Amino acid sequence: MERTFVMIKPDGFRRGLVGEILARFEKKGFRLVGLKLLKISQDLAEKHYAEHRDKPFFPGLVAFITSGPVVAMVLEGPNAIAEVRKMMGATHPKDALPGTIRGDYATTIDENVIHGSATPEDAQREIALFFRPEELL
Ligand code: RTP
Ligand code: MG
Repeated sequence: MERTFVMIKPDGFRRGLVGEILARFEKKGFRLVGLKLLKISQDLAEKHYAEHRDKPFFPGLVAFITSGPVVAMVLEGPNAIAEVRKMMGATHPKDALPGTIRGDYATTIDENVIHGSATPEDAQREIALFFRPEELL
């Protein structure tokens, strides 16, 4: 069993895709371990995307991710990290295959609907950033 951190980004929330996306993960068979609606602070955004601090797109990324409510969740299942990334599709929607979340619902890299942890270390770090232990059931 593995846990991963997943976030529906502000564009996904704004466009009313929360139900569609949750349904995909539930139907796949992942267990929902934590779930919350929140508006990300500047500080949390900078911590979450710390690996990209020196990239040219960092200021825009932080501005976007703090621009409106997001839905944060923890999913559990066999190979959850890689499986969720597979269901999300490639980072750039032009490379994301139809049938994936980004392939079906996104057109630009700046607003690509969903985030999922990339590695077990990232998952552990991101889960701890967004959830207190008692919020994981
Ligand atoms: P995420 O962290 O959001 O799940 O996306 P990811 O792992 O697929 O991609 P990552 O390399 O971690 O990039 C994080 C987010 O930054 C934006 N980005 N923009 N303009 C660009 O070249 C560029 N590269 C990345 C994307 O919105 C990406 O989701
Ligand atoms: Mg990433």
